[in-house]
Amino acid sequence: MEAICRLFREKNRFLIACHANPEGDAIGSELALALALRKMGKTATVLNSDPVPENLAFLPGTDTVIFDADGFPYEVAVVVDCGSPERTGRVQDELWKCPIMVNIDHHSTNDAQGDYCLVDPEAAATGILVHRILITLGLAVDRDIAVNIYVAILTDTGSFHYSNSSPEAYYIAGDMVRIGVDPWEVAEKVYETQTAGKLGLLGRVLGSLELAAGGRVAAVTTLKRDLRDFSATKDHLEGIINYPRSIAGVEVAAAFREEDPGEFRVSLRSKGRVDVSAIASALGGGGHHNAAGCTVPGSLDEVRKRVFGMLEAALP
Ligand SMILES: [Mn+2]
Repeated sequence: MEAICRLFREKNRFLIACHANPEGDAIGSELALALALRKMGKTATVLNSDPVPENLAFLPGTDTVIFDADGFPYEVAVVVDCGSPERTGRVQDELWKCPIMVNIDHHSTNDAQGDYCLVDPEAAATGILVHRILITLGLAVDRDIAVNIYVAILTDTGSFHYSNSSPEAYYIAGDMVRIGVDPWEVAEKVYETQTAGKLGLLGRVLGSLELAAGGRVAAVTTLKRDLRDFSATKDHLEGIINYPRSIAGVEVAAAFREEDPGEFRVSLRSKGRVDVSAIASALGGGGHHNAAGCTVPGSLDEVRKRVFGMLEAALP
C-alpha cells in the first residue's frame, strides 16, 4: 500500500485498465482512481478493450475512456479487478510497454503479476481497495469519485445480497451516500434499464433451463443465434445466472454461452459449499469461491458433460 501510494505521488503519467467485458466494479474502480489521480494534477488515462456497458454509461468519467492506444509515454500501468493482466484483453500489450505495473485486485486466484501488487481477497470489491488508497493518500473523495466507488461496491456485492457484504463494504457505501450519492438514482440507472429485447432474450434463455446432479446443479445456455435473434450483446446476459441459482436446492448454477463455434464461456455461481474458482481454474479460468468463469472448447454436449461431471464430483 505504501509503495503504491508513493508511486501515485511521485509519478505523473498513468495508464489504467480493467478486464474485458467490464462490469460495475471494474469500471467504477478504474474511473475512481483516474479521477483521483487527475485531481492530483496527474495524467491518468483509462484504456479498455471493451465498451462501457450501457447501464454504467452514467458513471462520471466514462466519456474519457479510450479503446485504442494513444501513443503517450506512460510511466505506470495500473491494472484493476483482474486476476491476471491477460484479463485486460487486447490492450494488454500497451500496459506491458509501461516501465512499471501496479496490480490492484481482490480475486483469490490473482497470480500477482506486476511490480507492485495490492491484492486482498477479503475485500468485497476492488473499489474498496481503491478507496483505501485514496484515504491513505489523504485525498478528499468528491461526489464523482464517490458514485464510482459506490457502484463498484453495489454491483460486486449483488446489491448487498452476497456474503461478501462486509462491514467495510457497508461503511464505505454509507460514506459515499453521505458525500452525495443518491442510492435510488443509482439503482434505477444500474438495474432498471430493461428493454423489450432483453426481456425476450431472458425468456429464450430461461427456456434452456436444465437441472443436473439430482437438482443440485442448474444451468442455462445461450447460443450465438439467441443473441442475434434479439439483436442483443453478451452484456444483456448480465445477471441471468441468478435465475438458475435462485432455485431451491440448487448448490451451483452454470451459464453456458457460445463464444465461437466449438467454444463456450462458462460462468459458475455457488451458494457457498462448492468452491467454483477451483473448478474454473482447472479449466483454465479463475474467479472467486462463489463466482468464477472459464472458456471451454468443445460442442455444447461435451462442455456440459465435462462441467456437470466436475460439479457433481465437487458437491458435498
Ligand atoms: Mn471485482
